[in-house]
Amino acid sequence: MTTALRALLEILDDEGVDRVFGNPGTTELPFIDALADRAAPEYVLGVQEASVVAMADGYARATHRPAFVSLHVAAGTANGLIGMLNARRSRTPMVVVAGQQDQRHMLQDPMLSGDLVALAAGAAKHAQEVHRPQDLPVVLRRAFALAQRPPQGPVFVSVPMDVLVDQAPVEVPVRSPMAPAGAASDLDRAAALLARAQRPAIVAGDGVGRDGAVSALVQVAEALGAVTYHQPMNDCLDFPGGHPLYAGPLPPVNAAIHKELTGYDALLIAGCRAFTPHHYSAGPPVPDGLPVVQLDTDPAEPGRNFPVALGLIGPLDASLASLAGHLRQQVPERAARRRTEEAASRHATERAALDLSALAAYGRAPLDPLAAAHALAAALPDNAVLVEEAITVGVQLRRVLRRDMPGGFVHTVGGGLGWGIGAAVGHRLGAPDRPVVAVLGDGCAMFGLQGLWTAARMRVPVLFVVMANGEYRTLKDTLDTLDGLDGRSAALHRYTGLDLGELDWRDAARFFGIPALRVGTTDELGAAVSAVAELDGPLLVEVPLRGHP
Ligand SMILES: Cc1ncc(C[n+]2csc(CCOP(=O)(O)OP(=O)(O)O)c2C)c(N)n1
Ligand SMILES: [Mg+2]
Repeated sequence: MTTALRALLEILDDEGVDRVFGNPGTTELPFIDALADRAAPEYVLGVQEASVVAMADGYARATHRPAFVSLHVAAGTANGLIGMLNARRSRTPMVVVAGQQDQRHMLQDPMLSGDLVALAAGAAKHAQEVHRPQDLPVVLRRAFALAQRPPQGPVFVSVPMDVLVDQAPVEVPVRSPMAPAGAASDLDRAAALLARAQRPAIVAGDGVGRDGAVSALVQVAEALGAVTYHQPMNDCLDFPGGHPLYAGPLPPVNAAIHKELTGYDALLIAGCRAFTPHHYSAGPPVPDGLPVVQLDTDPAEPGRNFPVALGLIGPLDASLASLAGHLRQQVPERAARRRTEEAASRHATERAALDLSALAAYGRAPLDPLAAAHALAAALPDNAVLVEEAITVGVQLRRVLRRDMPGGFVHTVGGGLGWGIGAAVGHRLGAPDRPVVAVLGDGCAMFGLQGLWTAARMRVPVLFVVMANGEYRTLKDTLDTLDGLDGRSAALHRYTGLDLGELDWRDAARFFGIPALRVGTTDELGAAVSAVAELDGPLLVEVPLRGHP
C-alpha cells in the first residue's frame, strides 16, 4: 500500500521512464517536488508545451519506449495537442498526464480548469480522467499498456489535484508482461500471390522502420526482386536509400500514386497507412486489378481504403522474415536477380543524372534548394540521425538522401509544424551515441523556436540547420498550381500571408545562448554538417536559400 503520488512515481520507475518532459503549474508542484528527492526520472523542462511533447516524441522514437509527459490543466493540454496529433499519426507511444484542478471546487469552474478529456480526445488514442486516488495506479498501468499496443500512440490521463495529494492508501498493480506476438498466418499464401508476379513492387511503410524490420524487408525485396518505394511522406527510414531496388518515396497524392503504381502486377504494402494523401485528387491510389498484399500490426489497416487480395496481421519483423523464406522457395532466383539488376541499372542512371544536376547548382548563397539538400546529404555521417522538418527542402532531401542505417531519418507524418526542434533535442537525449542534424524550414523553426531553450540549458549537441528562404515557399508553390480557381492567373497571385521577411537566425540562436553561423556556400554547409559528431553543445547554422521565383 502506498499513496497516489508515490504510486505514480513507482509506476514510472517500473515502466522504465527515466525522463519526464514537462512544463509545470500549481497542479504539478507536488509531483515535481517529489522528483527533486530522487535520482530518476529526470525532469526535462520545456518552455512551451508544443516543444515539450515534440521532445517526448523524439525521445520515444530514439529509446523505443513510451515517453512520459507532464502538462498543466486546460492551457498546457491545449498547447500540447499538436504534439499529440503528430504522435498519433506517427504512432509514437507516449503517456501524457495533465494536472486538473481540485475536484472539490470544480463546480465553481476554477481558473484554467476545463474538460481536459474532451480537449485531448481528438488527439489522443484514449483519454480519461481519474476521480479517485485508488484508480490512479490502474489507469496509469492501462495507459502505458495501451500506448504500446498497435496502433501505438499517445494516451492521455487527467489527474485532479485532490487525487494526486490524497493520503488514502492505494494499491499498485504489478506490470503485466506480454508474450511477443507470433508471425502473421497465411504467409505461404501471400508468397504465392506475390511469386506469380512478373513486375512486383513493395511499399515500405513506417511500421517497418519503427519496429526494426528494415533488414527483414530487404530480404523480402531481394527474394522477390521487387522495386521498393517509401510510403508517402515517410517518417522513418524503412528501406535503405542506397539499395539498388530503392525507388524513392511515393508522392502524397492519390492520382500520382496511381500513375507510379501502374504497370506493376503485384504489390506488397508493409506497415503503412495506405495511403494518407495530402492534396485532393480524384480516383483511387491503387490501379484496378493490381493485387495487393497488406501487412500491418494494426488489424484496422488492411483493406481500409481500398480492397486487398490478402490482409495479414502480425509483427513486421517476424512476419517479413518468414515471408522472405517462403518467397525464396517460390520465386526462381534467376528471375529475382534479373529484376534486381534491371532496377539497379535504371536507378543508378537516374541517381547519376540527379547528382549531376544538383552538383551543377552548387555555389554561393542564397543557395539553390536542391544543391543545399544534396550538399547536406553528402556530408551527413553514416550514423547520424537526420530530423527533417524542412518542407520544400525536405522534398529535395528525399530525392537525394542515401541513408542506409536504420533510424537515420526521422520526420512526422502528422504535418503539424513546430515539431522538428523539440524532436531533435528529444532524440539526441534518448540516443546520445548518434549525432543529430535537424533540417528545418524557417517557417517550421519559428513554430517550435522555444525548443532551443532546452537544447541550450541542457547543452544537447544538435546541429540545427535552418533553411532560410524568408517565406512559406510551399504555400506559394501550391498557390501557383491553383491558377484559374477564381479566374485569377498565377501571375496575379499576391501571396498574402506567406512571407516571413528577412530574419537573422544567428540573433535568434544567441538569444537562447546557442552559437550560430551563416553559411555562404554549399561547401561551407557541407563542412558544418560533416563536423556534427564533434559538437559538445547545440549549434545553429543559417542557410540563406533561394526562394519562390
Ligand atoms: C501548425 C501548422 N500551422 C500551419 C501549417 C500549414 N503549413 C504547411 S507548410 C507551411 C509553411 C512552411 O514553411 P517553411 O518551414 O519555411 O518551409 P518552406 O515552404 O519555405 O520550404 C505552413 C504554414 C501547418 N502544417 N502546421
Ligand atoms: Mg521557408
